[in-house]
Amino acid sequence: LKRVADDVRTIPEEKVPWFPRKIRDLDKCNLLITKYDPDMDQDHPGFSDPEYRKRRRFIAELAANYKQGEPLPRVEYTPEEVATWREVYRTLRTIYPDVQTCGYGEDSIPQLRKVSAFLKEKTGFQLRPVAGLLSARDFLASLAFRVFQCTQYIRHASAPMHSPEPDCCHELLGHIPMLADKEFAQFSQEIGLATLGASDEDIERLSTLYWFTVEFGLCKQNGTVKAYGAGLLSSYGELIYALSNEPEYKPFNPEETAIQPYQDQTFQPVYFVSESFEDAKIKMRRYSSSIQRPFSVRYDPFTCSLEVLDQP
Ligand code: HBI
Ligand code: FE
Repeated sequence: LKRVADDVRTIPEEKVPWFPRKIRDLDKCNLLITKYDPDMDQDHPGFSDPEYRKRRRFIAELAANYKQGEPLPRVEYTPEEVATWREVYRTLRTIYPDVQTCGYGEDSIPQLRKVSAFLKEKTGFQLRPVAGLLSARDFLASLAFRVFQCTQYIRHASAPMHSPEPDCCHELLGHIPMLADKEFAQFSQEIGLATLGASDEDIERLSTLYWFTVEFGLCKQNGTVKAYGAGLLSSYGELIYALSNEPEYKPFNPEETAIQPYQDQTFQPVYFVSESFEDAKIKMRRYSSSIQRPFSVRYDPFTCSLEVLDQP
């Protein structure tokens, strides 16, 4: 089921995987990975809750029908869903009370439409709704257009402190505050641009880098190690663990980090620490430019499309 870019003609015998050229093409970046969803994963906290699964199908439908440029769908959350949000929000606030809150409150789950408008003003990032975990290729390609594919459902009420898949608590409390930062937004877009038309092996390495930076990254600030990864900022347990002396720390070095096996079901045994966020950005950029592609890409923010040049 591989899509091939028939219009990259540079080297005829070389097959480049399909990639989006304009923001509208993101409607085709919708390959879902279902292994951790409540219909497939027997260990999912909502697996034996038919009501929850029905609710998830309803919200998944909104994402499936969404077309780029339309207003983001609004979800009327139930009191039970809001109670889950409140619990997660309050617990996380106890460990980082002064973090940028993006206008959130504990009494309602923020609507994506409003959050997307907020982000757009801050860094030019916007959201589009997604039904669950996406393939790494499709997920990362969206970042090239400053689009973050954002889940709109909430985790099961029985497990407010853990979700096997991304949910709106993870996105809103973990990713959005980071995407509202200019440096971080640019870092994210650059990872996205590096993945366009890349080989499966390069996608794997870039996903691993995304994992150890955007999701679980640590970085020094005035000599102290701080967390900036969304997976940490949205997990009370793992944030405390990551900043304790239990896990191993290694210096962030893309060549090494890109091949470190990672854990998506338990806490990470190892984290990568950057000297500064600027340093992570420079190293990442150097790494990305070392990836061989028979063409190069430039993002044009005026047309929200890519210029593809026939030379590397
Ligand atoms: N899909 N919806 C969604 N959200 C993510 O955070 C996400 C994803 N797919 C892949 C992914 N993250 C990463 O783990 C990397 O593989 C890119
Ligand atoms: Fe995430």
